Amino acid sequence: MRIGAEDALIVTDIQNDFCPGGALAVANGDAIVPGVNALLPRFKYLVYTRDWHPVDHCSFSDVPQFMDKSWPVHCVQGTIGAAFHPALEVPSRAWIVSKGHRTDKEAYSSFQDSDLANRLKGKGVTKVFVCGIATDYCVKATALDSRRNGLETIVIEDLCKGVDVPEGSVATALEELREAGVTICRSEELE
Ligand code: VGL
Ligand code: ZN
Repeated sequence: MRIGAEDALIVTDIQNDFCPGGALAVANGDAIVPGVNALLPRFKYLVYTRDWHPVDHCSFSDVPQFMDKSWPVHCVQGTIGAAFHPALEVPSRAWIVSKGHRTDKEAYSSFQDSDLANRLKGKGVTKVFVCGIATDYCVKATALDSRRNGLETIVIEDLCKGVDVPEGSVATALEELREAGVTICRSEELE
């Protein structure tokens, strides 16, 4: 899988709350950071997405069930939990896309209610690579929407981490992505 000169990388939600010690920690969420950092210089366009909730976001619950998409309080706007992981490099050319900022609305995809598709198309981007957290939620939703927007879409499997509740959710998500025409690859296959 070749990275082209006009391709974009979407770095999804590599935020403290999704990493070990965070409010909605995904196992080994931080383990992908070195691999993501290593890829950054190879992309002209970088999109960093972040979950960016108000304190009273509709997905928050005191008894979160995960499977029903209720979650512990996480990624509250302006908190340390919502900040990008400290080891993640954020080059100044990166675009930041915030999502889930409306109290009454969930948003897993960074294309939802944003101008991301138009911005990418405006730059002539036709191919998008996606990495980050969580494979079975925001990565999946973002990659599906990318494909629906007519962009060639590649998920870099080993540079993603998932919630995987119930177990198998990550594998199912990757299968759904393949069926939707998204390519799944590994970072060592990138050239
Ligand atoms: C996410 C659960 C709740 C994600 C965000 O970034 O995948 N997952 N909010
Ligand atoms: Zn969230």
